[in-house]
Amino acid sequence: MSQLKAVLQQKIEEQRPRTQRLLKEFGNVVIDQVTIEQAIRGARDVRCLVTDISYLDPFEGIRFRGKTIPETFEALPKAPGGEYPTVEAFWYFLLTGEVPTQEQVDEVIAEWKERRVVPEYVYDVIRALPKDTHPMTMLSAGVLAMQRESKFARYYNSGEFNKNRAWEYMYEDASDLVARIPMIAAFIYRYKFKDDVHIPPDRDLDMGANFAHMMGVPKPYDDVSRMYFILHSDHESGNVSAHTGHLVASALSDAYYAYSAALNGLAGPLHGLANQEVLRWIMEFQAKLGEGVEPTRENVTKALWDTLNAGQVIPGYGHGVLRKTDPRYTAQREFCLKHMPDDPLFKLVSMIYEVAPGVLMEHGKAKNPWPNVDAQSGVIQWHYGVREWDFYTVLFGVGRALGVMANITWDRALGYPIERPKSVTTAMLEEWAAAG
Ligand code: NMX
Ligand code: MLT
Repeated sequence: MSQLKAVLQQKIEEQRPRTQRLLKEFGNVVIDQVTIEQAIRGARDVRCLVTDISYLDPFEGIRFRGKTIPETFEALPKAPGGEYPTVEAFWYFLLTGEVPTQEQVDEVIAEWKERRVVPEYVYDVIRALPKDTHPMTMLSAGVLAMQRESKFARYYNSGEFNKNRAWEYMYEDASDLVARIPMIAAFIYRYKFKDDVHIPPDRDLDMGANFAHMMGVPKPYDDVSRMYFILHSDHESGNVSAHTGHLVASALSDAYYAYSAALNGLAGPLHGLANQEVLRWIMEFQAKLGEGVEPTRENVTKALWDTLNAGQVIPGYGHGVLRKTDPRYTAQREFCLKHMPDDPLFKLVSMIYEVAPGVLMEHGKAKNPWPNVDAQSGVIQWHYGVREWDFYTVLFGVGRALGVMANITWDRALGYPIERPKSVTTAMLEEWAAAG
């Protein structure tokens, strides 16, 4: 058994009695109440999901396993010559809550090289789609096609399914999926945008560096990839992709079914697709300005108002939980300030950051006028030559796999049941409203 799996098993054994005790002794303790508004408006803020992988504070932002983003970057072992931790180190940390040693990280890096082989039929499925199919459809279809490989599904069908051991098979699928998804993503990129000419993987490289290599983008894109995948990995459990993954897996669907579904939610413009929408908005704005006209606070302000007056949202701004600038935005901004301070697109994004919160406050609708992760992420890709912005949500999807896979492994470990909230009718709400 790998060190990672052994430590995970130990953590699971420690955690199970805590969950059991809460259920047995404190199951009736009330932790929230639900208003009519919450029932109608997307269950916002209703506390009804449990995860220890990450927690989102509205003002502080995300903590992975109790650590803020800077603390996470600081604590985990880095790739040789890199500024950021390896994705493999982060995976160990997300799953177990422990900072791994270099030796433990090296074991995961070696293991992923064995796990990462994608069956050829998965690529055939993607190739069978028309080439102008959206890359997110390709990614979701590729992940779904791979369901045939599920060890969890095979275990379920073996006739020996045991709820207590189910996590082990989910862990196997989860580990295979996180190792393979960057391969599928790089394939989609090169299939769609680089004439179907591919670069074979390099056995000397960790996941982030190998992804950069297979994309065909030179350094520091290896570090950019590590940073991206870590930043996009998890955002507690209520966001659309994580929640979808959890919901689908709660039916004992395997990791491939669950993550394909999660990706379909991530592909929505109010969720992960917002990163491509930010680039589209900027390009449309520049095209409207016309050649040679410089962006200014005035013309950016006007363009933001034009968007709002047309009844559209400003992509990359606002959030369902956050009430301040997303620290994932700040982390990427710090990268830009260090590595590409003079990039014209970065300067424009910075100007939007100066102007948009004021415009949104004056507009008076958005509860959070501050930027989220998506407002900043496309600029870095653009700078390093990945300019096909309909690919950007695929990058989000590679990162989000880490969080969703860690969560559904733990879901099975803790024996969480099928998710089934209760719905009510409008007449019932009216009755309760009349009764006060
Ligand atoms: N631009 C314009 N209007 C906005 C924005 C925005 N960026 N954000 C919220 N609003 C509006 C929202 O549409 C709603 O209007 P209405 O009452 O007419 O339905 C009103 O403000 C109240 O919405 P909130 O309660 O502030 O936001 P909610 O929790 O419903 O939605 C988002 C959160 C993230 C979906 C929303 O802020 C949004 O649409 N932002 C733009 C898209 C985006 O950046 N999404 C990415 C989120 C991060 N991610 O990667 O998933
Ligand atoms: C995410 O990373 O999932 C987004 O910020 C959306 C959310 O948390 O609701």
